[in-house]
Amino acid sequence: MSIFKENFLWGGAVAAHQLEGGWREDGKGVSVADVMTVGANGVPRRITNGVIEGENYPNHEAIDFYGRYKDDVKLFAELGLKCFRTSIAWTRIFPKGDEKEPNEAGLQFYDDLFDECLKYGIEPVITLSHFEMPYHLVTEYGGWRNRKMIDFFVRFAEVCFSRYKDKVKYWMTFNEINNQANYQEDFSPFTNSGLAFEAGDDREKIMYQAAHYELVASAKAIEIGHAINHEFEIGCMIAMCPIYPYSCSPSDMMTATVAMQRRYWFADVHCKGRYPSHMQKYFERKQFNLDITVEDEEQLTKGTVDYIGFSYYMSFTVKDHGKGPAYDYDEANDLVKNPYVKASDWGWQIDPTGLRYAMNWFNDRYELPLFIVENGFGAIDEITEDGEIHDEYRIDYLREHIEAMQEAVIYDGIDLMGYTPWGFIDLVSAGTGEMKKRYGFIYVDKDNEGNGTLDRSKKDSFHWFQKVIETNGEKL
Ligand code: P53
Repeated sequence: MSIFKENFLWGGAVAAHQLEGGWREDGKGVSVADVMTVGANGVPRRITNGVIEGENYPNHEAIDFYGRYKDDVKLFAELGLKCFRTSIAWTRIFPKGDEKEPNEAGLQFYDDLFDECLKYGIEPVITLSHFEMPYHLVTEYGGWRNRKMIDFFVRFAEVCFSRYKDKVKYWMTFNEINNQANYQEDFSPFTNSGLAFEAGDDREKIMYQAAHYELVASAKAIEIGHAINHEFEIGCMIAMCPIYPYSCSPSDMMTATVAMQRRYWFADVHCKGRYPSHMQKYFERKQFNLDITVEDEEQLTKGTVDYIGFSYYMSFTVKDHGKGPAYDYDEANDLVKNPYVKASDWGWQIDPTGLRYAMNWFNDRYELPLFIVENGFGAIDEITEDGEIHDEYRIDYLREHIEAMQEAVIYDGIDLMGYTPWGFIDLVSAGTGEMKKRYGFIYVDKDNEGNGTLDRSKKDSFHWFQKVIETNGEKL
């Protein structure tokens, strides 16, 4: 008897915009990812005003999965994947986002891709909105600050649910919906919600309004999805970076508690169908006067999630920052370094125990099945003289995180559905647009400037993860 369930969903995770490329193929429209330039470690990506000649937009070609998916899926089958998490590029189905009728060529692509996966017994796990909404919805409507977005998203979701109802069982609505809790920086509000701020905007209020519309849209989509196929399992997707108190001082503890509330209330709405009391009080105190109707509140209760999908890469730490009893959280400025853990080259704190803590945190509150839909180690890989990539640092990271998952099952009785490491085939980094920040078991020959053959090859971690799946996690 192994620790993980018999039908444990071992897989790999990606997102359409980070690997497909083919940004104008078969009628695809421009997405928010298509107007983001390449950045670097510590250099943020720029969001340009439309697509500008001469700029480097890494997502336009990405790793050309659009052209090579058949060979790639064959490799995924060799790796032994039971499931493949990807997203449906909204702009392939509704190129501008506000059309009445979907684009058939886009729908056909995902039929072909899912058939190819199913041929090898690989189950598709699908995110509907993963940082790639139509750019037209930003320029024309202001993104998710606009209530009209609910109908556009729900139409997109309904088309996908109906079309793929016999091919896809596991779904998620909005990827890492809570990243935008960091509203001070430009990246997450734009990628999550198509929010491009102007001087004088009340960023925080706009972010809460956008998130509310997304949560209503998610609930509506879930209700419709269950009516289309009652066997669908539809989850949320939360970016879980647990926030620790810097010390055992009571005020650090309280600071961390409030920080967790501000970063994770999204999960309360997804799982319980209502806003927690602390957020209601916060909205009142800030006098946000958000557009939250009685109908919205009813809708939220009718579309709660079946499971919690979450990403886990790192933990955060915060100490009392002197804001008095409000302990208000400002993610862009309030975090401090944790002296007990090491960090990756990109400053992401490596903390396997934090994964077990996070699983308990979710389980204590919601008692829903958990699905770890992203985890992984972004690192610079070097090809050694023998022509191979010996990525033992990646294997170590993943092994320690899988061990933490096992502890959470053995000691804490957590109901864990599956584990899909992020970017198991090298792809364009979301945060920096780099190719150099690699997560893969499969190497892709391409650099930050866009040069390379795009050839695929296996790293040591490929053979390691193959064994892990084969033994259901017994051989790490
Ligand atoms: P990259 C921030 C914090 C945690 C997860 O990220 C994040 C981000 C945004 O950068 O994003 C998720 O590529 C996201 C993926 C992304 C992956 O983590 O910046 O769902 O799209 O690629 C890794 O290293």
